[in-house]
Amino acid sequence: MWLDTHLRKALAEKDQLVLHYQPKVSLYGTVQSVEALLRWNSPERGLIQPQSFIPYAEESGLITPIGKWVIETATRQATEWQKKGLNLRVAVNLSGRQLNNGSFITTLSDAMKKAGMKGCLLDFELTESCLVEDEGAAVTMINQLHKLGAQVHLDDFGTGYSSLSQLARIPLDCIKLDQSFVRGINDNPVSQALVRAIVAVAKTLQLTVVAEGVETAEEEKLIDEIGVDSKQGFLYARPMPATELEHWLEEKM
Ligand code: G
Ligand code: G
Ligand code: MN
Ligand code: NA
Repeated sequence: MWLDTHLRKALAEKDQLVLHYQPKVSLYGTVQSVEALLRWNSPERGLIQPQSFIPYAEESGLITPIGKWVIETATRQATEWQKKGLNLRVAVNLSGRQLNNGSFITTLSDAMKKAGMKGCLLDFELTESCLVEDEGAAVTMINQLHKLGAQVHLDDFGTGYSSLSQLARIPLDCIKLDQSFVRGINDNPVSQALVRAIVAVAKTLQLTVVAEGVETAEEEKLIDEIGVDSKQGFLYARPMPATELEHWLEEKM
């Protein structure tokens, strides 16, 4: 199978996998955090998006070494940025399979030691399905991440099966409102009402809220008025390589 053979090769060669970074922009226009998004630069097939290989990586177990590579790379990058005086946290996406793997916390703390990172500069984005599968295991993992200094964000919120009551039981730091709420929100009273309700619940639970997929100034205006803490989307920047992000930040600041 092409994918299996070549994905293993990509991992072994280390130069085919790359992380791109997409900024999260606060209400005040500052950037304190970026999301790391994996890309595969295949010599045969060009730039491959994660939807085309992450599902297979999960199925085959390759997500464990790939996830390790992502954590090590993001840790090195965040440490390098800190040395340059850039105060950026890096959010890494996790799939359920990684969360249930006992070696995950060791991988993170080893990567931190190796990079010389003291307080953790990484945060983690989990999907609702991670929490539904085994809530108890997720809570244990979240507590361990907090001890290391990492925050935990609930990704694509509102698309999965988790409930609002679960938000009260699970010690999350942030919810990321799925793009589907933001898309066309100006003309959609139902989306507006849902976002207002979710933001109200989040505030009560002391969770911060990130709106994903902000593409237009009108969406931004309404989202700001509702009161989310930060925004991410093509209106600000697409995911980009580390050096490009540095230039983007220089121009912006
Ligand atoms: O990069 P893009 O915007 O196309 O991301 C698509 C999906 O791939 C997102 O749902 C994202 O969570 C997932 N993804 C991106 N990078 C990683 C990664 O490093 N690990 C895991 N598990 N998922 C990732
Ligand atoms: O599921 P997750 O949120 O981790 O994945 C983020 C995905 O959303 C990435 O594939 C990223 O490229 C994409 N993305 C980020 N901002 C926007 C946006 O404004 N519009 C659209 N359509 N996609 C976006
Ligand atoms: Mn994400
Ligand atoms: Na998302």
